Amino acid sequence: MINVIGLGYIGLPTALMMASHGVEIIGTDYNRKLVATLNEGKTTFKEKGLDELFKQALDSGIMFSTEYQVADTYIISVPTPYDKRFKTVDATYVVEGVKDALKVAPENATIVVESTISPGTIDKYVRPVVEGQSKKINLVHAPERIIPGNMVYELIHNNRTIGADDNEVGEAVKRLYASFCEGIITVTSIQAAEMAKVVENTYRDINIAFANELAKICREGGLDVYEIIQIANQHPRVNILTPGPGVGGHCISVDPWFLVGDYPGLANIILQARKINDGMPRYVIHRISEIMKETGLEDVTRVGLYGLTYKENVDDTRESPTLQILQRMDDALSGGLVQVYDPFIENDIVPNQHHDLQSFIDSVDMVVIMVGHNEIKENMDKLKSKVIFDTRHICGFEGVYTL
Ligand code: SAJ
Repeated sequence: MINVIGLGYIGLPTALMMASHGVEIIGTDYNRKLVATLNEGKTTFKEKGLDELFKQALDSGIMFSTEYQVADTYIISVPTPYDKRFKTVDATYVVEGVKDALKVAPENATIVVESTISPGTIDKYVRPVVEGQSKKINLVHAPERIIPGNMVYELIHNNRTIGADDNEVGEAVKRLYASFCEGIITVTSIQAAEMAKVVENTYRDINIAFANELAKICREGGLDVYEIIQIANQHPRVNILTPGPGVGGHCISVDPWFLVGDYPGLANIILQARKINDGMPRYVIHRISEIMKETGLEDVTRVGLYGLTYKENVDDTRESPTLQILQRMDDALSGGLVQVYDPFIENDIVPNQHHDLQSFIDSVDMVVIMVGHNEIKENMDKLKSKVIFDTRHICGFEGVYTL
């Protein structure tokens, strides 16, 4: 039996996927409300294909509890909050999860950490806890790789990394993941698995920073960055990502800092990329001011930001560029209060937040497309009479302003 600890964005889909592939699963979370919601047969966040997967898992007998279980294997998928001041990962939840699992784990049980951690975290914080007690416990790091918005598909199709001290233990965990994962599963050391995970996200951050820098260069040079990238990407060995209003989410905007923090003086391009991407919300504010001047718009309360989440078709607002803009906007735009709307965010989390696309559109003269949700792509015609600043390059109208 497998006990999945932490039923959030990663733990829940993983638990459901395993259960629906015939693995006996109990999901544990300390949050009583969350467990109660799952036990009522409802999912706790929006994600493509999750509700269907949930049904299959329920049919296969998955159970949810607030208690840790006696199990052969524990999968720890708890949050690893990020300390903005010191640019370090806070491994407290992982360590606490491991400690609680150890209280009930039988001899020779395996503890798999899926949460993203900075390289060296297991040796520094987790191993001492495991080795400080009498039972023999196997430690494994199997970093998650699924992308919000396409998690269910990617759980099945992505390749995976399993880091273990002992090859046999690694192979056993590989067999467990192979119950649902059709990708290549590489078994390596814990340290290599930790590093590879952070490197993957750092690579993407650097590539996005390059695209963002190109956007500024092309604006200065009077060229269309999207055309340039499209042409360059026709080269068989070039694959530049897309400029955007900033890099949000809990992964790509965070993980590169671990390398900067641990290897100061060596992680130069990584640091520069972080600075470029973190500077994008400020650049968007600058562009909004420019466009307002150019179009003669003076009333900042008639400017609307479309999208609050960190990217399209998810309900996650962590490190979202829109939230960063709203924090900075007060000074930059003379304290004006813009209008905001996101179809995925039902609660009021910012001032002047609308809950209906039409009421939002009616309240503004200028729409800043911050997130390319399907909703706006399908309703683009409704923006026809507005000044449009499209930071995501999803609107094909003439005269649209871009980054
Ligand atoms: N973004 C751009 N331009 C692009 C691509 C993305 O500006 O061309 C922005 C997005 O709008 C968003 C941010 O970057 O604000 C990050 O979004 P994302 O879709 O690139 O990635 P995440 O953070 O949702 O998920 C990433 C994935 N990692 C990689 O692709 C290497 C995912 O596979 C990981 O599982 C996840 O991080 C994680 O949890 O580590």
